[in-house]
Amino acid sequence: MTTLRCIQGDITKLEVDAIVNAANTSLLGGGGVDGAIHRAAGSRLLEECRLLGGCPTGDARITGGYNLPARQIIHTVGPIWHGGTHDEAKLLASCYRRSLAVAVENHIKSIAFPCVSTGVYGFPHLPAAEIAIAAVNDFLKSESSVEAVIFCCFLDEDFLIYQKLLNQS
Ligand code: AR6
Repeated sequence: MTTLRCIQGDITKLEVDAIVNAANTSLLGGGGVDGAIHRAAGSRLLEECRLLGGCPTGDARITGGYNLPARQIIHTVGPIWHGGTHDEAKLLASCYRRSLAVAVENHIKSIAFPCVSTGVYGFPHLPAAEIAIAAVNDFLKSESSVEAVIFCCFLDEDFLIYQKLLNQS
């Protein structure tokens, strides 16, 4: 059985096998959680990211965690919100699914996600959380090697939403 839970805090501080980064298609850093992860991991992360040649929206790539307590970083690229008519929901679900698939390939047992796409990319918070939880639950129906999935919420609003949704399921 995989444990799904939410916490409130800074994802760069978590001692898990992998944290997920809400990156952009260049994988070369940015603001928000991406900026925080690059600052905390150190410049060797950017060197490794340069070798990856980017990542399409909805997909995921893995690197080392360098100076982070987390051993590895899974970089996923969320969709930019354009009103909901540009496959945003499908692409966001794909971020969670592909991140977990990459985690399984790399024998990762504990993984923490930020609220992908809900910052700079503007995805509305409640549907984003519903999609995230549904995608993770769906993935875990056929895969039991991951032991813990943590939704790491930075904002009060997201923490309240995840608490409510996870208590319901
Ligand atoms: N720990 C956990 N969550 C955090 C942290 C942190 N240290 N800092 C911010 N968040 P965003 P996006 C939350 O904007 O919407 C970047 O420039 C934040 O409150 O980081 O997917 C990339 O390079 C929000 O809930 O990512 C891309 O260009 C969540 O992380 C673009 O932003 C995601 O917000 C991606 O936009």
